Amino acid sequence: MHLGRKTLSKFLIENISGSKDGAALAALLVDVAAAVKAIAAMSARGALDGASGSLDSTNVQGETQKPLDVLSNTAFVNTFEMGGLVAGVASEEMDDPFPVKAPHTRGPFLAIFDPLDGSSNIDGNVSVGSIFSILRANGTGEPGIEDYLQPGSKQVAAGYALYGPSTVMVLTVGNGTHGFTLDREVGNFILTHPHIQIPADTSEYAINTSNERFWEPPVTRYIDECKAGKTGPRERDFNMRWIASMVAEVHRILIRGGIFMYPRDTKDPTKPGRLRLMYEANPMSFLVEQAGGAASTGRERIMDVVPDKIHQRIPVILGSRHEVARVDHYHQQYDAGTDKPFDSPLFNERSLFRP
Ligand code: AFP
Repeated sequence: MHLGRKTLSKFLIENISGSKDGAALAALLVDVAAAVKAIAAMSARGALDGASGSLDSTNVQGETQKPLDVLSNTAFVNTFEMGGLVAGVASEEMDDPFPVKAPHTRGPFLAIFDPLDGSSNIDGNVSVGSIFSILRANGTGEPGIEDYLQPGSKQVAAGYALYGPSTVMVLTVGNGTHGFTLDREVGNFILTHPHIQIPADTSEYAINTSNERFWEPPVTRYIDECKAGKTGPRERDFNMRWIASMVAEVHRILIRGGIFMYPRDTKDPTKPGRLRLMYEANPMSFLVEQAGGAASTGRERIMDVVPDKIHQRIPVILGSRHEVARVDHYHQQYDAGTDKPFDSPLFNERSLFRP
């Protein structure tokens, strides 16, 4: 029992219910927390309820669906449809957006979400998560596809749930990034990480190095310099992590700093990156920026990108702002033809870039 500790509901009442449509937004985030609690309970059951293994179905991404993918999606869709606070939803697991129709009541928001991120880790019992992004609907009618295609800078709220040793919800409504831990005994999310701040510098990077041969030169240059450690231009050793659950990587970065990279690669030239803009990159970018970090494609701020498709993919470089700035700088030098690949003899001196 956490007597005297602030619950999510109390935090929302104190921090946003007074702003424009703040009361409705607070109520929506309480609904999201309810869906998260249901998913946390299902996730914790693991193989006991057949939530592991794979279904015969694939989603719009062409990915094999896990039972928990579908169950999580249903939990969010039902919560939003009944809550009367959204006009429509879009999900990684659904080809097209789902409008709220009578007899259900439409509300002033749009909810876009990845109901279960990292699901290829479920059978290995590795932490997975849910990611959500909240936009304002355009009017009160049934939303069209164009109503969803807003840049990340238009988000009114964003967050994730991490189903790990503890269940954590991290969210922002534009006044900082704050973390809540689920007290399973009473079913309350308790404010445990107020005003999270990402260290500007880091010596820890996260990238799937099996894609190295597909990377663009500025990414190869940055990672080669990190791997060179004390013997190279960075003059310090770096550590590497790769969990293959974006939610777990971003949570680690929010807590201790780091840089997460899923850059553009040539593995599939039809895809400018693996991660999806609307329900992975944008919400994570909002959270990271509100925590003093940065989030870029390598060439532009992720939250400035105007989407043209719900499921469009985008390169993602986010985390400690000085490292993101360095990677952006290397992209600028490469595009301008002035880059100095790491193996060039010029690199015997200290790196010329200072954030
Ligand atoms: P799944 O949800 O299919 O497991 O994908 C997870 C994810 O979208 C993101 O959470 C990870 O950072 C990334 O993909 C892992 O991609 P790789 O499997 O190529 O490393």
